[in-house]
Amino acid sequence: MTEMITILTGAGISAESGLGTFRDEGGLWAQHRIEDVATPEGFARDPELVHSFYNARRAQAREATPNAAHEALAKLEARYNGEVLIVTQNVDGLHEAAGAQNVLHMHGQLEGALCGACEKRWAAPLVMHPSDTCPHCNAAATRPDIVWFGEMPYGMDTIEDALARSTLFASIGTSGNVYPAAGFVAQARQNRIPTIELNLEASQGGTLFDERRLGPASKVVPAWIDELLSA
Ligand code: BJW
Repeated sequence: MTEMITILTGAGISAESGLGTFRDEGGLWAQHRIEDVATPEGFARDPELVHSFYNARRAQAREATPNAAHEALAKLEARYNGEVLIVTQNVDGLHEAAGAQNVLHMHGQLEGALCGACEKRWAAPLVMHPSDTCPHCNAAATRPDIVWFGEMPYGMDTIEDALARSTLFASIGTSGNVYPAAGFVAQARQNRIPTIELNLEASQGGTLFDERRLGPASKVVPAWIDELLSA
């Protein structure tokens, strides 16, 4: 059987690239109300506010560069004698910028635009406005291609399948507050595969992991990957 590793990443892996996390002190949710900027209802109420939130994050993400943790994961993907799937909750493109290819953006991407009317997707411009029209159906219903609360994350079938086939599950830089991602460790345990958490601080479901390595992602992730590749 081919070995397979599924790796879940969250905002913590991009923190050292200068992109803010959500729930750490001074994080995005300390500055913005979730209901206003990360729900379909908030977007319906005030699309200008939501676009400006994501326009600012898109501009910031375009300036960011991958750190040693993103680079180590890309190295793992290139050199591991088996399959590696990176399931990221992050909407930045730093895994790809580091060279990773097998990346699933379960919460969408800042670089994507989505038509709320016909559901077609296209590359987002740097700045999006509520009056922008869809290049396919012409409706002025464009939104960032982001999965908000109450919406179904992307790729759930692929993720379930990967968790069923994997021989190792790792979680990096996520607080374990948001489902369904927070439930992957329980699913992995049910499938009886080893689980490891790499994080600055233990996550919500931290006790469910077989192993935990605490520290900044730029340090603990490369060290873990060097071990995996030399095993
Ligand atoms: C470092 C570090 C360093 C810092 N090095 N580490 C009641 C019970 C259970 C579930 C629900 C419920 N009520 C509603 C729900 C469902 C809801 C949910 O989970 N709500 C919870 C708040 C309770 N979920 C949903 O609605 C999801 N959809 C859904 O469930 O659909 C139905 C479904 C049913 C069945 C199966 C499948 C689906 C959609 C969730 C959408 C989340 N969207 C957001 C915003 C959009 C994206 C964006 O704008 O960027 O996604 S919320 C936000 O949280 C963002 C993130 O991807 C997500 C996770 O955050 P993350 O990455 O964990 O960041 P932080 O800040 O929380 O943590 C950072 C971590 O890094 C910390 O641990 C630090 O220690 C660490 N760290 N520096 C290493 N240098």
